[in-house]
Amino acid sequence: MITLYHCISARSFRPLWTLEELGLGYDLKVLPFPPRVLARDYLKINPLGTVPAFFDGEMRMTESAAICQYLVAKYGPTPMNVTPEETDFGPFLNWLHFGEATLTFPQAIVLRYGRFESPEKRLPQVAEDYRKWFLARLRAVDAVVSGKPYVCADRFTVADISVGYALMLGEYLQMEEMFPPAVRAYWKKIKGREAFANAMAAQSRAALAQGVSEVPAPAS
Ligand SMILES: N[C@@H](CCC(=O)N[C@@H](CS)C(=O)NCC(=O)O)C(=O)O
Repeated sequence: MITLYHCISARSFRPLWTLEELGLGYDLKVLPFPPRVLARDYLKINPLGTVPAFFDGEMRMTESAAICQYLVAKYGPTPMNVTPEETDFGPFLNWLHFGEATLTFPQAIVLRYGRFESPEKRLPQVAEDYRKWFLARLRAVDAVVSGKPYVCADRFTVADISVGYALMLGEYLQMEEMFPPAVRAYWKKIKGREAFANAMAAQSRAALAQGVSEVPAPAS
């Protein structure tokens, strides 16, 4: 049995989107954000208080990109995985990690110092510097999607989900207009997937059923 602990539109959206793409059954537990403050019992499940927390039976994981990789490796074969025998195995792993380590990291700083901290602790210059940093990192995405349909392997994979989540967060941070045109078109294409809409609907349904606010409260 798969269980995913999630906050609305947080990084746990990556595994949620992957589960929907794969058509796997799962139990979605939606928490108020930040769980560390608003759902103290969750600290027994993940002492860091961060989402995702993912269980496949007794097996527990807490890194969003790694969970996507686990799902396609364990529940494939699926074209959403790229195997070591394929030419693009290296780029696949690179993009999978790039989405979180290079793209989402500066966005978390923008959110923290631009929105989440109390007004006296906000640092507008830091938020602005990391906003620019994130947009500059999109050059790497632009270089690939200007000439190819997806970031690697010429097909949709979980690497696109990892990068796509950072674009989703960029849209939430009202940066979409500043995405290079090819990146904007790529984001429009991948968010048009049926499984993306299903994941959005699943989080709304679960939040409503579990009495959790649907206000998106992503990264910090
Ligand atoms: N590298 C981890 C980061 C997990 C993370 O920081 N999640 C954020 C939500 S997007 C969180 O739970 N923040 C709440 C907090 O820091 O208390 C991943 O990719 O899953």
